[in-house]
Amino acid sequence: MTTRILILNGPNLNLLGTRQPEVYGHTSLTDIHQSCTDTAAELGLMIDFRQSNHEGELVDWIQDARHSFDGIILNAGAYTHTSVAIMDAIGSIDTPVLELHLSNIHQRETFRHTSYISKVAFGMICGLGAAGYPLALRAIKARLDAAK
Ligand code: CA2
Repeated sequence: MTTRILILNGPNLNLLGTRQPEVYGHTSLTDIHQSCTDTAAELGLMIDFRQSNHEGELVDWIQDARHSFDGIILNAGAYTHTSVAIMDAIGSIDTPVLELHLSNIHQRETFRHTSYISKVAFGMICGLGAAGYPLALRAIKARLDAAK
């Protein structure tokens, strides 16, 4: 059966490529979606790529994913540093979650050094910009293949 990966993007990531290119680069979220589609085709993965500015919607999507997806790649945006609700949602499902960030959160403001997602994710990629997304697909595929 085809491996199914849910790629979730949190608040303000819809603005990528329009502001703060020195931090987040020039690539738009649409461009990133396309690169994930290309990599998924190469790897034989099915992906669903989503973005929400709403914490509860992200929680709903994570809960629902337990029956429909084999793995989740999550860039929770600023909720990374605040959301016990998203951490608990990930903790409530068996589906493995890979945390992803464009920027190196550990080189930035102190409040970004804490991640609630890291407490429940199996791994984390950060600081590689848009290139982190296709790498995350390769990493989660390797993790799921190893568990088969
Ligand atoms: O580096 C990342 O991927 C982040 O998850 C991005 C979040 C930030 O709060 C995290 O600490 C690290 C912010 C995404 C906002 O993206 C924007 C893009 C363009 C203009 C404004 C915001």
